[in-house]
Amino acid sequence: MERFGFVGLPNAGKSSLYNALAGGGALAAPYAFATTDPNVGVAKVPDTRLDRLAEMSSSRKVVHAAVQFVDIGGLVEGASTGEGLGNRFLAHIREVDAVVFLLRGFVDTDVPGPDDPLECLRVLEIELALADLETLESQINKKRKQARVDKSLQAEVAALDEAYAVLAEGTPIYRSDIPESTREALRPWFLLTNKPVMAVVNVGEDDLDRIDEIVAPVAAELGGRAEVLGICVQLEAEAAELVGEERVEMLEALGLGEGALERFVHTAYDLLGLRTFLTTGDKESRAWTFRAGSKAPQAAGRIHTDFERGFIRAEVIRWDELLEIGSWAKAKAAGKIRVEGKEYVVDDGDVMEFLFNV
Ligand SMILES: Nc1nc2c(ncn2[C@@H]2O[C@H](COP(=O)(O)OP(=O)(O)OP(=O)(O)O)[C@@H](O)[C@H]2O)c(=O)[nH]1
Ligand SMILES: [Mg+2]
Repeated sequence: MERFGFVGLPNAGKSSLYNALAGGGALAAPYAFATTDPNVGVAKVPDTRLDRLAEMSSSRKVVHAAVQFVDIGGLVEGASTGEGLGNRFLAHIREVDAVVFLLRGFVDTDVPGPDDPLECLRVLEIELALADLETLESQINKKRKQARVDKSLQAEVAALDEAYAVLAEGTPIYRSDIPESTREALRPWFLLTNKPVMAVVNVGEDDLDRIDEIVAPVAAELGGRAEVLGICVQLEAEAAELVGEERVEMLEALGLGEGALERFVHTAYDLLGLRTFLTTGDKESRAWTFRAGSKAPQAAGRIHTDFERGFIRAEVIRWDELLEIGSWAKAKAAGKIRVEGKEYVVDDGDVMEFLFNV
């Protein structure tokens, strides 16, 4: 399951975003450091393709893909030297798959703190870069000594030096020109700025018609190095507390479309290069997440390692084609199910069955 860690200044709306996505459960309050212990939650990835396939197959069970959110406490300028909650709690985001910067863009005099998203971004990036520098400083000399004896460590030391130089200039690694291969070599160090970034700009409820305008400077500043999304977190959190029709009505009335979770997950999947394939039957219909570019055996391995090890072939049809025909059996009889081998690159929206032998 993919994990997303929320990072932002106090009162940026991290806990509110958590509530908007996970459907509640976190304390959101207009004072700094309302969150001290992290909130961890899981949300189902909405997927109407899955819902429709499940209906077609009269599946007894429907299993959506899921994502995990970690809402941590607020970060302030000077956190690296112990201000606010300090940066010890950043340990909670060391192991997330992507960092979500929550940048405040709403104006509300009852809620203290800066409301310029670019200023928020600047402070966050400095603190994370400083935390990474600290991590490197404590390790780099030791590694260097080891590398004198063990030459195989030289590449790693070079990667650490490169990261250090960039961070010392105040540039987060994800925004630097450090090549992907070096970033990969740095993975085991769990550096905070070496993770993929998604910036969520929290837009005020009175600015719904200006979302693009408020998000634009952030997108320009990040220049394609991060995914950027504008969300009116407060309204979305309120909508998330409603169920069924009421929720749909509120979202529709506000012109919010399918809601924050749908948009968030869509952007997050883009960021991480994630795709979905589906399985369907009377017992169960299920969505499976895989990395773009995966071949059939790897995709099969998402279900069970035996499926990957003993992979023989896959039977495949696009989800919409299958729906149109009406059932797997009919599709098979009509010769519409493709047979694919080991080299098949799985596509988003493929419905699959695997043949394997172990
Ligand atoms: N007016 C307005 N208020 C908002 C919006 N988003 C969040 N708030 C309010 O701002 C306050 C802070 O929100 P939280 O979600 O608790 O912020 P946080 O980032 O979790 O804060 P800490 O846990 O203290 O770091 C709450 O009172 C929210 O109701 C918004 O879009 N508009
Ligand atoms: Mg909070």
